[in-house]
Amino acid sequence: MKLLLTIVQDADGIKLQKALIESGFRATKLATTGGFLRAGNTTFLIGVDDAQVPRVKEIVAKTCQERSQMMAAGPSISSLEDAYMSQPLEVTVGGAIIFVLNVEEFSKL
Ligand code: 2BA
Repeated sequence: MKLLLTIVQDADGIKLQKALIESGFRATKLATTGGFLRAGNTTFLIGVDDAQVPRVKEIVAKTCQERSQMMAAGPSISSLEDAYMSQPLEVTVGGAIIFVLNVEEFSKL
């Protein structure tokens, strides 16, 4: 069994949740925050048999889009940096980040 730790943008979360349920997969949805943009994103914990991993990846790929997001410039330490950092940065996010973890044991008690 594998656990797919899947991080997606909030805008794709509901669509992915619906697609997973319709395809018979079980998932837990967590409200999370990206470390870089410090903006909300959505993390799914999806437990599946090894053979189903490609199918889940396919559903995620179909559901989650790549988007550009503007990032507000942060504070800087020099005036040269100030000129550069005062410009908002464009960052490409997603479609999805997936970590595939081995599950040692699954119990439902
Ligand atoms: P964030 O950390 O908020 O990152 C959002 C996007 O900013 C990233 O999109 C990437 O395009 C960019 N980015 C992140 N760190 C960067 C850096 N040090 N320099 C330049 N650009 C940077 P994605 O790669 O699609 O990641 C989307 C979200 O997935 C991330 O949100 C984070 O919550 C998670 N994530 C991505 N890689 C991860 C990792 N190795 N470990 C844990 N979480 C990860």
